[in-house]
Amino acid sequence: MTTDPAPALPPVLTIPPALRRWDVFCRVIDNHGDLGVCWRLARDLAGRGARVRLWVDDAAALAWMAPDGSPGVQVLPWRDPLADEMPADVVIEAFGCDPPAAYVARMADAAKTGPAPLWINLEYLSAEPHVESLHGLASPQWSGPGSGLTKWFFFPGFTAATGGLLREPGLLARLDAHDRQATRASFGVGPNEDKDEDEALMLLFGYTQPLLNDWLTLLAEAPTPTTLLVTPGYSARQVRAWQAQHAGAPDTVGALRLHFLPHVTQLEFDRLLWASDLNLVRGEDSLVRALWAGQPMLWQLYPQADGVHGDKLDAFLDVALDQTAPTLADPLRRMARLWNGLDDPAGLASAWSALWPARRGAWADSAATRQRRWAGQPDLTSSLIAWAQQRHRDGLG
Ligand code: TRH
Repeated sequence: MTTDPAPALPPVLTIPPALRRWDVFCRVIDNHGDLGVCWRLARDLAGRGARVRLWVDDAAALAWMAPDGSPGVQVLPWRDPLADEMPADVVIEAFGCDPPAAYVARMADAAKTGPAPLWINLEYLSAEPHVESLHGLASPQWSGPGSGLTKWFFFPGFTAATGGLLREPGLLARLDAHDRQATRASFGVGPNEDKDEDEALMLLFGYTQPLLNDWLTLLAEAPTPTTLLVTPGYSARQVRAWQAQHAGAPDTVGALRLHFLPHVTQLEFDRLLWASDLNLVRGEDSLVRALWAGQPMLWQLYPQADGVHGDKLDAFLDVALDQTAPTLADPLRRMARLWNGLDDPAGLASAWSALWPARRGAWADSAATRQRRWAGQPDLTSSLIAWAQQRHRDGLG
């Protein structure tokens, strides 16, 4: 595998004293991404010196995602603020979740006697071109409890004209120091880089998808062994249903060994991504973490009835593969579209056989190059801090 020299990492910003207090509002719509993103952001802010309150309507998943909590982060139920709970210096509502009206009214009151809290709507991640033009736009509030305040749109993204991607300080150093072979060995997958034996470890975290059964059959019939780590939920249900139709030793079907995972912490989830040869991820947060892992990956998007996830996937592939030779980019694009149910499933076997052999060569190189390229851009939390600092200096709440 060829690797370019690592780029100089951009500066990591810490919290300025005037913006010490941050409130993050999170509503869990479905799945785990809303809370997953908010928790990573809250922890990252606190690690840089902020005092963070995470207001969430359903914190249940934190019991496995982050059972030990994090110093500097207080988790609060979604409710009207108590009499002594003043709005923070910076207020983030995740994904347009509309903080409680009584809280917003208190923000408006605070603005009458001092600087208005900075109110930011942190949007969903997308590589679509409109993100660059919408990032940083102001939305003055003309009516309702926040009348007179301004809400600002903040878009994560993949280019310098967006808010960037969540990447806490020291992430890549921790990844470099991680003992990949030890993690693999814990699943019975031995060191394979220098051997003829071609044993693969893969992580599956997806939504239900029609293509999965055919793909599992390909792995089961392959000449080389695979261990598949299966996450709880949609993936486990679907894999178990497929497994029930096939005879085999316990949790083994042909060349495919299945390892059903419990829910693990976010930190453990990251380590599994670092150790795997292929990461099959979904949604938003696990996509970003798989990109930082720097291993070959495929992304399943949250499927939408009107098919807009197809545009979102194409936009992502455009930015992710812009420096990739067509010999890899074409099969990767084909496989990614199939993986999202966007092309004729009959093409699966040929797409897979065109792509999988590149996992140690061009595919691995392309993943590593992309990881370094995006690590050269400011991370989302640094962008948020710099942006909030600028608004604060300008007196724009
Ligand atoms: O759960 P998701 O499908 O969330 C999605 C996306 O956010 C999508 O944009 C949104 O519209 C939809 O929810 C409602 O996938 P995502 O974003 O990867 O979030 C999963 C989180 O769960 C992530 O933070 C990783 C974490 N996780 C663990 O910590 N441990 C685990 O064992 C697993 C399986 C996940």
